[in-house]
Amino acid sequence: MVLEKGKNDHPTASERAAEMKPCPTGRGGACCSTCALGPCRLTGGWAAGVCGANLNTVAAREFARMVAAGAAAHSDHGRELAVILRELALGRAGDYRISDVDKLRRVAGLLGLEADGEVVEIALRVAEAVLSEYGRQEGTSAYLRRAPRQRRNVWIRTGITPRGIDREVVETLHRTVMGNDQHAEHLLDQALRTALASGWGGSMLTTDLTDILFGTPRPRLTFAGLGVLEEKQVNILVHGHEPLLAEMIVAAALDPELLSRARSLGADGINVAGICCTANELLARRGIPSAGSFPDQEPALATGTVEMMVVDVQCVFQSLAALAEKFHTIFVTTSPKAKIQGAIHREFHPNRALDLAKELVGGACDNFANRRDVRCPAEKRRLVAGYSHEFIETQTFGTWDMFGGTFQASLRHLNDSIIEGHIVGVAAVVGCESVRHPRGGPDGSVWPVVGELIRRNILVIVTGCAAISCGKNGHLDPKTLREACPDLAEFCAGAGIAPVLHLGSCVDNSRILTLLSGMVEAGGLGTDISDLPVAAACPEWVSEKALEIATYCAASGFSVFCGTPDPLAAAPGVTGIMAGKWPERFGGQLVFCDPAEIAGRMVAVIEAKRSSLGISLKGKPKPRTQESSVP
Ligand code: NFS
Repeated sequence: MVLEKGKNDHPTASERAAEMKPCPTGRGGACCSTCALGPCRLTGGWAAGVCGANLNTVAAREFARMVAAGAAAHSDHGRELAVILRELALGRAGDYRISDVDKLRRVAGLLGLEADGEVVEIALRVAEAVLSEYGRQEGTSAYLRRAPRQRRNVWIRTGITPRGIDREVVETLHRTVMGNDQHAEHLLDQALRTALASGWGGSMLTTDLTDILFGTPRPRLTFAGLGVLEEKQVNILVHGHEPLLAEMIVAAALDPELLSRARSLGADGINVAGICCTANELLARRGIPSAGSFPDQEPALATGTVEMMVVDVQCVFQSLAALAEKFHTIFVTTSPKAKIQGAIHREFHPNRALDLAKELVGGACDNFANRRDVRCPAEKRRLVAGYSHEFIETQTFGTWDMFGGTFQASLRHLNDSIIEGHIVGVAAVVGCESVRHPRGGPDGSVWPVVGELIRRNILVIVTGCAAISCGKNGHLDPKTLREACPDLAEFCAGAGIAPVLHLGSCVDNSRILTLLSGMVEAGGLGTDISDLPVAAACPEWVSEKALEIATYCAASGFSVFCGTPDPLAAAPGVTGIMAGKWPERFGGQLVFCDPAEIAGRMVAVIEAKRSSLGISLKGKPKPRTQESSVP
């Protein structure tokens, strides 16, 4: 295993985590560092800090800040795409093009804009409307209209309807300064509102703008695992989240001049692979292989096969700079928002992105001859990735829809499959892979949840590093899935989908919200997202972004189970609100628990929802699959 190579001379995060124990006070939410009276540690009999803030306030305040940071990260990513779309419309975005004009028109309509006319004019209208969404001071975030009416009424009734994205993030920071909002439930309400501004705003817009610029994903067969790094090719790893430059690097790697340069230097070709969510973006749209998820970023470099690692924003270890130096890897930062000491910084500008990409690919080719100490890993697995909510809505289950072929009709068939019990429910397994959990596969915390759910005929959606975790361990391979859940796999094959759907990156969790709204609209399963037999999990959360996702899922009406650690463990008053009051007010809850409990708790929620809908399967014979029901 290549990871072992990190021992002694090149320690990896897994090894550092084993050595460095987390601070027990901060880990459970009992440390307050918002002012210079502290940091106050509310342990050992201390029930409040120097200012009098109690444990519930301290923990809720810190949680709200983490949600705001996650919302800011996901939403600021979308802002960059809106800027590129605007620059493109004004003829200042170099080689960027609009790939999905139909989607551009649909998004214009969803934003309440004129959807006819010249493409560049629509693009300009959309870009400017999106940018103004960020700064909206009053009123309601425009994309909330995509949620079912009853859900929007819940948000109005409970006072958590978000305004502009930036406004909610700023207000959360304001409320959480020392001596301001000091009421745990009130703080949590603002966390929910901020998360909604991202889920139904910043993240959803990010997904849509990325589809407009680079294409709406369709399923494709590709590979994941460190074994996608090629021994005889120039390897370029793209890492981070924003696919803007990575897309250009993929284009540059096909440039005939650069290919012949690579060959003249002894390589067989140029291989681009990804890490983290930049990988998911390229995997879903281009079939570019993924070398791995968050914990794989260092082991990938430690193979000695990476000529260049190009990073943009988020989830990038600072340790990569030092690790790259120990090999021949050129480590390049590219975002004006993220420099890393020790990296070469080559800043991205939209109007000369392809030039920069070619320069970087050329540099990687030149570096091929400098390889030393190569240990090429063998592990790579086949996977199908790249489901979009549009694909699920319009392409799947359509085999039954002989006459309509309409949007609602397709999802109505998904609903009917659930009502009849062919599919017991829908589950989302999302978020990170953590080096503090056992690594990957059946020993990690992701696959045991996914595997148990599909075994119980629950259709599973995966995104982010959880999706890569499944992919690199072979759990998105159609053959493996057929063995893991023969009944569900057989049924899904008839419907044209896999039993585990790779739905994209973490911003693409917004596709789950769109899909669930479509299911409500299609009818038969209640009138709100909270009526659907649906649950979510984030077994190995690491980033603040994962908490923000979990929070907007709960606010959207479904239960989310996060694995360890529990960032609120020291404040049972706060966890009590999330698990006790939130279900009454919002229909969803947020619970931190042992990953081993997650699948069982999700199944219980889905079964309870089925009972409430009057479609319980308890005591009923197992439904026959679609194929076997044909006489
Ligand atoms: Ni999500 Fe993507 Fe991975 Fe976690 Fe980081 S890459 S945005 S935060 S670690 S899933």
